[in-house]
Amino acid sequence: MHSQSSAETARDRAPRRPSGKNDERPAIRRAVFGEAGVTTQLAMSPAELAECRGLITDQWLGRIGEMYSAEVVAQFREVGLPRYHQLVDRVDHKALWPKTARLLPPAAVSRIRDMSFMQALAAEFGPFGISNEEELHPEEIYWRIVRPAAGSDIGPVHADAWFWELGHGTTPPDTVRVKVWIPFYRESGMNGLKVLPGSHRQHWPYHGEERDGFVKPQSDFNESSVPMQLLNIEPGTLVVFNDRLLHGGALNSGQTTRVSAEFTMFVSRRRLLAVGCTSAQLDARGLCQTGGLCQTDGAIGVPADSTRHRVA
Ligand SMILES: O=C(O)CCC(=O)C(=O)O
Ligand SMILES: [Fe+2]
Repeated sequence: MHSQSSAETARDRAPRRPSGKNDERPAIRRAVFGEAGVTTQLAMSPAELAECRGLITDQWLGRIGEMYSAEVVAQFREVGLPRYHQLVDRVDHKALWPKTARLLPPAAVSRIRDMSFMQALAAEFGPFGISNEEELHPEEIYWRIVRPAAGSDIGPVHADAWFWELGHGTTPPDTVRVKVWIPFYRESGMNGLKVLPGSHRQHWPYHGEERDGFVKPQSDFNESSVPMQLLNIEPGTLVVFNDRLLHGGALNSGQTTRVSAEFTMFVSRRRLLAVGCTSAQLDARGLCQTGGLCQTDGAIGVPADSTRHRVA
């Protein structure tokens, strides 16, 4: 099991040095756009955690109520979200939970937008938008359920950039995408998010294939050969990560249902440049294509003869 700090390199934890524009960047931006590509140093308050859990629980029960009787809803309310899997044979799990049923309603997003952790993100990245690739709500924050031992509840290892490259959603001009993943119910060491620090600076081949009626990315390397690290973080901790970082949900080997939420920030590129990020850091794709910082040869898990994925 890896500790929370394992996602950050020694350099990212190093105290700021007095000289040099880049060295004055605060640690969160430095982690996301620097060597690690991921940080777990922000967390919501206990009150915010409780409120988010309540907002998700309300939507969970409301959705069950759309398909089942009040009696069934009462049974699920009684067991609670972390023990959802114990009653799951009373419902059609797949029919209940398409992504659109897990997008928090605008009123909930607006509550979350007002929370202090959102302000901490804005202090770090500047005022930001939140993506809405489902085009259902102006800003989309959605949650996931991962039941114990349910392989079908987790997707393959990926970088979120692959989804955007395959045409999921539109990124506003002059913005940079940064992802946020937050666990709400999880068991230490048993489930959660796996990441590969530093992978955003390497090239990872993939292709698009149809799954659940959508073209989704699938890696062209063997996942089991990639040393993913399961993040051991408390509920309410934010995982803020680079759009090109390899990550994925871990198979839930615990006793309770894992629940997390996520959203994509659209951050102003101009502002990031103004506060010391370099265009090379913000455009890792350019680095890969020009062979700059991105050392692709011998990247872990990539066959030596693999061809680079071409971005249209
Ligand atoms: O929660 C998961 O299982 C996967 C999360 C993910 O891919 C993301 O947050 O981008
Ligand atoms: Fe992802």
